[in-house]
Amino acid sequence: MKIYFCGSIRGGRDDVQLYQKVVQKLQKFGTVLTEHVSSDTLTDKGEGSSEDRIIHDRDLDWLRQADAVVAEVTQPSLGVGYELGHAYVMRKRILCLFRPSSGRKLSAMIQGAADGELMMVRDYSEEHLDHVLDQILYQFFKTKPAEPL
Ligand code: 6K6
Repeated sequence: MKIYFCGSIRGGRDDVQLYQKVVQKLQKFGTVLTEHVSSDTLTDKGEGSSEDRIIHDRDLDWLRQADAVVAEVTQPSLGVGYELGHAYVMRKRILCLFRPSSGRKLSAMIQGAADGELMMVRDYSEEHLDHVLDQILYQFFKTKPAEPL
């Protein structure tokens, strides 16, 4: 199982500790192609724009290869939204994790795309984080979506 994890980079790195937790848990279910997104040495500055095309093309290539996409969407990020749009059109299985306790409201373009089959949005809180994440990920990876008619 190849898993593409999305999390904010230039959108802000406030949740990087959480991304690490999610990625660690995802690694129990398969190979995380984008482990670097959770690295605390990766800041919101970093690589220059001359490398941006390489990053873009490599990430889209990984996205094509992925069996499933998991995104932490609490910190708004253009890049994560872009990746989710592509993943949706590619008909990948998608799980978006959102923390309402942030005081934010998830974009209607993400919340409204959720169909409970290919695209799932799950709210969670930092309270009982380990347990809740385990439950959500287990459900997501151990249940198969219905076959299209
Ligand atoms: C590093 C530091 C600052 O900018 C970078 C660029 N490096 C990236 N390396 C790998 N993936 C990236 C990079 N920048 C964005 N992405 C992809 O977009 C990741 O897969 C993230 O899920 C998403 C983050 O987008 P922004 O808009 O928050 O940067």
